[in-house]
Amino acid sequence: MRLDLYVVTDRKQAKGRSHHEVVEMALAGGADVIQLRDKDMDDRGLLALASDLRELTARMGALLIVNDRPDIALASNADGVHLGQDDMPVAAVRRILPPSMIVGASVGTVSEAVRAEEEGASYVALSPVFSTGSKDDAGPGRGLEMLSRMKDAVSIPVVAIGGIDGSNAASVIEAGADGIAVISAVVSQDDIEASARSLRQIVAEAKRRAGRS
Ligand code: TZP
Ligand code: MG
Repeated sequence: MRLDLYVVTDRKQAKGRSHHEVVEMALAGGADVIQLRDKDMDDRGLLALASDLRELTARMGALLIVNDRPDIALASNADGVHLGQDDMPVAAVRRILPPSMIVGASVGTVSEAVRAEEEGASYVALSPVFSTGSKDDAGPGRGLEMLSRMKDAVSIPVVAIGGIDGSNAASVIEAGADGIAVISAVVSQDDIEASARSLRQIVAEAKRRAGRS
């Protein structure tokens, strides 16, 4: 499971561009994972969009993860679902999804990460690693030291999300993250493709320097 550059969609930050357009450009820039995140769409719209993004991501060999909604993930043939601490618990979702599907979990502490792994999570996302304006209830940045402790405490991949851009992406990888997840550093940039490509390069180089590529 390659998680180097994980792009989370956000229509409000996309400067009028559609989810489809944003995802197409992010994939062209080399995004490894696309997470469909839209809290406003109705179920039919979300399912139709997830099915459309399924085709785009499959064509580019990228993973598609649906935020919050195991039912939409299953019905759209997505690769998996991403769950926060207020969503269905990982263990419950594991009971309803096929074992082959990816279940990701946002965690804010090392003990939440350990619990997510025990319940069957495929990866955890430390959220937020830095403070961010992109999610109202994200809370304070947890920092690189917690990221390193989390990486040591679990054996599943750890990605970091929140406030990551080209200026700090390498430090996140150096602290142990397996990948970076971003909204604004890709979705709200004028050139989405170039921004994705540049971030992915930063991650790849940091991994190479650390002997982890
Ligand atoms: N979950 C935790 S922080 C966050 C989400 C969805 C927002 C990340 O956005 P940005 O712009 O990359 O800080
Ligand atoms: Mg959620």
